[in-house]
Amino acid sequence: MADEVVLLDFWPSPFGMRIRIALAEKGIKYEYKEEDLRNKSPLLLQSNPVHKKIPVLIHNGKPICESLIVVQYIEDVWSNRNPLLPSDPYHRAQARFWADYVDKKVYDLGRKIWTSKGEEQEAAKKEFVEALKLLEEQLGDKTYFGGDNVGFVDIALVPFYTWFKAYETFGNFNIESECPKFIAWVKRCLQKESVSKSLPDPHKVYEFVVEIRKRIG
Ligand code: GSH
Repeated sequence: MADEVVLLDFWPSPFGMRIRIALAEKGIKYEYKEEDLRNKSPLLLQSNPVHKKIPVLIHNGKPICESLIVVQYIEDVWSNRNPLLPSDPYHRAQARFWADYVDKKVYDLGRKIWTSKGEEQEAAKKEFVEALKLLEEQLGDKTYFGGDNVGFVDIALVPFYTWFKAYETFGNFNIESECPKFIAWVKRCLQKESVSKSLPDPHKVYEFVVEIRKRIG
């Protein structure tokens, strides 16, 4: 029987983008269901009763929540195509560590940049650039964090690029001039169809952020 794969998502979500890239890397066909987060569907509430958040992957009727856990699930189920994690346990642990770092630092600091002002915003920008520089070091001379192919850390991180225009505009800074190596890596990722077709236009994300800023005042 063919797999039934459904993704509950919301287009500007960097967490949802992770799943889109992972499924594209594995060549998995799926049904994309856009959620209205102000009016969540009964399917979302029933599939993620704990957090009530997207993304949720529903595989043959069974829901899996939390984007990094979903990407690992995809890797476990479709293990015979395009590995997303290294086979060596130590290297797998390292990849998970850096993906967790992205969740703890990049997301929170990015959000702080477009939601705060003054000293708080300056501190967030500084810490954000430091986090990207640390990631640049981690990348070293490799093409991708995963080596020659896009892997777990690349998938966890590259979606945030679509929010950079919003960070830069509201934070009044330029990420490429601070972290050119990072942006060169983004550009390499975007050359992959699995990435470029899974990410929205940063201008569209920027307009979306303008709208939420109006709403949150
Ligand atoms: N840690 C979660 C993951 O990695 O999947 C974060 C997911 C998340 O924050 N989703 C947001 C959401 O569904 C959209 S980007 N928000 C709805 C809400 O909080 O009510």
